[in-house]
Order: sequence, then C-alpha cells, then structure tokens
Amino acid sequence: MTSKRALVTGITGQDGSYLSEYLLENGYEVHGIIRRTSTFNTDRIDHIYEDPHNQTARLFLHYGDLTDGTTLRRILEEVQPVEIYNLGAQSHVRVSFDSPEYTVDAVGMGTLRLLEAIRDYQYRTGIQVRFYQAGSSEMFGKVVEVPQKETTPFYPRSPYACAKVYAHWQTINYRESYGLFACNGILFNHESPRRGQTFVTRKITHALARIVAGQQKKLYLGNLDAKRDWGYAKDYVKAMWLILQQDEPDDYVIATGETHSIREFLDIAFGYVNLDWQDYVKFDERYLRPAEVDLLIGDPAKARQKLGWEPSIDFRGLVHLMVEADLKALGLLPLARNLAIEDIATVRLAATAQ
Ligand code: NAP
Ligand code: F7E
Repeated sequence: MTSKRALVTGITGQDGSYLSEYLLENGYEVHGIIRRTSTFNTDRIDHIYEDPHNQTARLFLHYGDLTDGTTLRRILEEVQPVEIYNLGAQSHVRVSFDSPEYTVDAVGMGTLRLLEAIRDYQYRTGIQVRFYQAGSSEMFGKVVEVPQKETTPFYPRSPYACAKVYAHWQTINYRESYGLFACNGILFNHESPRRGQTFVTRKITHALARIVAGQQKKLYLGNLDAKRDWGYAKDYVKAMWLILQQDEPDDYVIATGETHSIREFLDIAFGYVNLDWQDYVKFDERYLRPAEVDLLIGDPAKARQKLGWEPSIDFRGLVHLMVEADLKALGLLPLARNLAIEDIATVRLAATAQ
C-alpha cells in the first residue's frame, strides 16, 4: 500500500474525475465514494477504473453518501487516507431552490459529518488527515466588493450558497478548535467538456453541436446578463491538490480574474461555427432563479503568490475547447469550422459515409 492515499467524495462529478486523474498521475492510491444508482453514474471515471482484482489497480470505489454519516466513518476507517477532498454536493444552484433541505443536508451537514469523522479518527490514531473543502464563489452572492478575495464578506443568495457558507465556517472551526489540517478552496466557476449538461456553459456548447448536426432547433435559456469568472476545471483541481501540500492549512480564492456575461459566451461559441446565436436562443423564465448572483470576479493573487498557481487557458480558449469537444462527439470536427450551416450538414454526411 502506498502512503499517498486520497479519499474523494463526488468522484463521479466533473472535478472528481479530473482530480482523480491528477492524483493517479502523481502516484496516489485513490478511493472514491459513489452513490448507488439504478443506472451507471461512473461515465466520467470509467477510463481510469481498473478491475480491483488487478495488482496494478490504484482506483477503488466505495458506496456511500454524504447524508449517511455511519458509512462515511466506516469508509474512513477502512481506507485510512492521508488526504480527503470533499467534492460531493448537490451542486446546482437553481435546483437548490427546489430541494433546499436535501441540498443543505448533503452540502452543509455532509461536510460536518466528514469533519466529525476525521476529528475522531485523528484523535484515536494520531494520524493527521488533510481535508479539502470545495467552497464556492456563490458564497459571495450579492457582492459587496469587486474583485472578491479571501477576506470579502459573504452574502449567499441560494440554499446551495448558504450551505456552502456553513461548510466553509465549519472547516475553519475544526481547524481552529481541534487542529485539523482543514482548508477551504473558494473556487469560481470552472468548466470543461465534462461539465454537467444543465450548467449554462455546457448547455450552450452541447446544444450548439446538436443545432449544427440538425438535431435541435432552439436553445431555451434564462438570464443572459449574469457575469461569471469562468476557468478550466483541469487547472482548478491542481489548485485543490496544491492547497493540501502547503506547510500550514489555509483558505484560497481560485479564479482567473476576468469576468464575462452569458451573452459573451454565446457570441464566441456560436461564432466558432459562423452562426448568430440570436437566431436560435429563446427565453424561458423557468431558468430564472428567485435570487440571482449578477456578477462574480475573483482575485487569485494569494493563490498565485503562495501556491504558484496560474490558469493555463483564457476565456476564448475555454469556450473553443468546449465547443470543439461537443462537435467532435457528434462527428463534426474538424470539418465544422468556417462553414455555412447547410454546408456543415452536407460535410457531416460525407464524413460519416467514409
Ligand atoms: P458535479 O459535477 O455536480 O459533481 C457532484 C458530485 O457529488 C457527483 O459525483 C455526485 O454524484 C456527488 N454527490 C451529489 N450528492 C451527493 C451525496 N449526497 N453524497 C455523496 N456524493 C454526492 O460538481 P463539480 O462541478 O464536479 O463540483 C465539485 C464540487 O465543487 C462540488 O462540491 C461543487 O459544489 C463545488 N464547486 C463547483 C464549482 C464549479 O464551477 N464546478 C465551483 C465552486 C465549487 P452523482 O454522480 O451520483 O450525482
Ligand atoms: O449558471 C445563468 C444563471 O448554473 C450560471 C455551479 O457549479 O458555479 C455553478 O453555479 C449563470 C447564472 O452556474 C441558464 O442564472 C441563464 O447566472 O451554469 P450555472 P452557477 O449558478 O454559477 C458555482 C461557482 C458553483 O459553486 C455551483 O456548484 O447562468 N443562466 N440561463 C442559466 N443557468 C443554467 N444552469 N441554465 C440556464 O438555462
């Protein structure tokens, strides 16, 4: 058994999958907590999963849930990790207004259950466990300072964000009360081709590819004026790891320092295939939130200085990367760029016929 053993909640999510890849590349044994579902939910990690009977296997999965404290304790005892990354969450802000109790249980109480389990485990064994809490820029909500940094006061505007604030302060509380090596990453929006399809960036790029392929005619969206600081998920999981490698536990904002509206995202995405998004995008009020977060822009100065962390890709590059991945998934790359939509359909037919 390697001494570099990590436990990841939310391993089947966007970040969990990239983080697991990164940890495996860096010699870790990775243990992930997955939820039992009636259909498979491991698509994002299937490519790194190996039969546990193989001597070479270094990724192991355990059934559990952040709402089930007994199981979390059992897994902690069994795995004996040196690092825990708490990425599990009902992470959709709009959905948190529909299911506030469940969201707060998984996000807020789930974090407390893990911290309590670690506290007892550390007290009993004397083994130090480093803990990473997946905090969110949503905690800044109705922002009181621009750009937002580690010291900016929180003003959460959704059940999800309120639960993340609770988890943030519990993480600090356990650090100060019991000497846990517990850290908060305050991560601004980060996206990728693995982003869930109900988040706005992926919803756009996925729909765009389907429009180009002739499989969809319209895209229904909510508020296009909100501004977000969007980075690339692969860069952000590296920051999580760096946070746990420091001499002292601390909290860090991870962001690009740039902000863009949904309209700008649409301009670049549809522009990639020479389409005007206004011809396709329609408004649907069901995608509005009872309270919106209008503007987020982070100041990553502390992360740059202390962690040596930098984003590797700019906004335009991120949008292109996501558009290309969705076009590719439908067999529309590299042929789609700079063609009229009628020509793309023809070229695609030709390409699939080859
Ligand atoms: P995601 O794609 O939605 O993944 C969430 C993960 O949590 C999935 O593996 C999901 O499992 C799991 N999960 C949900 N409910 C759970 C429960 N009750 N018990 C155990 N696991 C549960 O989210 P993400 O984008 O990777 O984000 C990772 C973390 O960072 C989340 O905590 C999120 O709130 C936070 N965050 C994300 C961003 C961002 O921009 N992506 C920014 C700041 C913070 P299933 O696959 O079974 O659903
Ligand atoms: O919305 C607007 C929406 O759902 C972004 C999560 O990872 O990042 C994410 O939360 C903006 C909002 O992400 C649609 O109103 C318009 O202003 O992609 P989103 P989010 O709410 O910023 C933070 C940092 C997290 O921590 C969260 O876990 O886009 N918007 N029309 C729309 N949003 C969605 N989802 N769908 C629409 O049709």
